[in-house]
Amino acid sequence: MSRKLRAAVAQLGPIHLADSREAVVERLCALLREAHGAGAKFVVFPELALTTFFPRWWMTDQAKIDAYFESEMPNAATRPLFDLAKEYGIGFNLGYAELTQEKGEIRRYNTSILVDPAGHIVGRYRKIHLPGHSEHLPQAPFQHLEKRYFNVGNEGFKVWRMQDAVMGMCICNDRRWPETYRVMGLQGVEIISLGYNTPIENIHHREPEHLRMFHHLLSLQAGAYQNAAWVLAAAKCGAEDGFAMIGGSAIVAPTGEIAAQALSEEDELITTTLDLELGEYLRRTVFAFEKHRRTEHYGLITSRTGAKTEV
Ligand code: ING
Repeated sequence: MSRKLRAAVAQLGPIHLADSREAVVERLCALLREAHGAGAKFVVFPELALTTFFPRWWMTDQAKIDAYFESEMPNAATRPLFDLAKEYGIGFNLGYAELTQEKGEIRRYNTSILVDPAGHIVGRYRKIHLPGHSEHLPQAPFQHLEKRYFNVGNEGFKVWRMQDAVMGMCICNDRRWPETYRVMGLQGVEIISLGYNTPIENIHHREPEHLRMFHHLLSLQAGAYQNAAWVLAAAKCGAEDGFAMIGGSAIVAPTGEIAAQALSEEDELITTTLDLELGEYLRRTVFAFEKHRRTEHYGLITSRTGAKTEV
């Protein structure tokens, strides 16, 4: 009996500094209504979906920085989204900046949550691969200060059973690292959902712009195929206060094929009916991990952080 889940990726166009959370949540609800109309029962929203991509701005006033964070979830601003999803019986992934206390210390994470169709938060992921830099780069056209504004995620790459599927999450830069997918693949993940904010310009090295989209899709397709999982990726894109980010939201099948891809850099919904058995033959043959992996030769992957040439 094949399990199927009708899923949607809800791409967001720009969120400008002047845009309120309430206005953004109205856009998220509009995308949710469209998803409902398309018969979707699971929707993926982008990374940091409630605000502009604030790590592009150099800030030193902690109160100003913390204004981009949520100290509870759901909260007054996001309650309409949770209520609408529950009314429709739709599960979703939502990315936001999480401010919390742990052992008496304030912690700030780039977080995404899995919310089930009954409106319960069943899973949480805190971004592990934080790209960019932590000091001000005054010569750069914009900053990328995730290493400054967020703590490294402390809960690993987990999976949760939701809507009759094994679901995992990652966020943006995580999708560029094969370890991300493999740790979830080794837990039998069937659907990996993620959001991203990817600037079109590389501030560290002059690079042809088309490579941003190429590397984005390459990472998703490789991760999906090599772990026989569906990968659903939602962009926040377009020019936020003039700073351009790529679109390219996509639904990638366990075969590595692109099942659906966004065409715009605006709010846009793409949908696919996920056949959760599609990856089964891959997990039984070419990626039967238990038959083919040789972990005795993989030690450097966890024992060595940076590359070292000893010849
Ligand atoms: N953004 C970018 C991403 O990984 C980046 C940063 C782009 C890093 C391109 C390296 C190359 O898509 C976030 N938010 O991680």
